[in-house]
Amino acid sequence: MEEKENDLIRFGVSMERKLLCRFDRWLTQAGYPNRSEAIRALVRDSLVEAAWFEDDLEMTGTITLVYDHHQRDLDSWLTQVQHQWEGTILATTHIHLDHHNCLEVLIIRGKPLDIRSLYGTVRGAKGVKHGQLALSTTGEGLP
Ligand code: NI
Repeated sequence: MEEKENDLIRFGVSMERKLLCRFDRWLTQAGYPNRSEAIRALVRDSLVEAAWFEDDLEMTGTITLVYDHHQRDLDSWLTQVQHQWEGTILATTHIHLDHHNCLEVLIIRGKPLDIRSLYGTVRGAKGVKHGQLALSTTGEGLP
């Protein structure tokens, strides 16, 4: 019989009862329909995470920033940075959280090192209260 890359392969996994109970509780809470779906998702997450350490791959992700709207020159500096990184930043969304605080999300695509460098630049700016880099994938090469 011909073997295809997308063939479903069944395999056995041994695990301590206690660990399996915790896993089952977690996957139910997390909304996975069964162990197989949960394990597939965890494996894909791990592969994406590992890919972020391979510098020649192109990755996607988002940078979320919460910053002080009243911080002098920060708004215009952020705009300037976004122009400098126009090849890496695909889109941005800005939300005025309240009188003082703004939230900005940058959707990014590029090499891991460049993305980390961009993140460090904006996260380290004076007036940025919180930052988060969410690492994802272009999906290319991920089964
Ligand atoms: Ni704002």
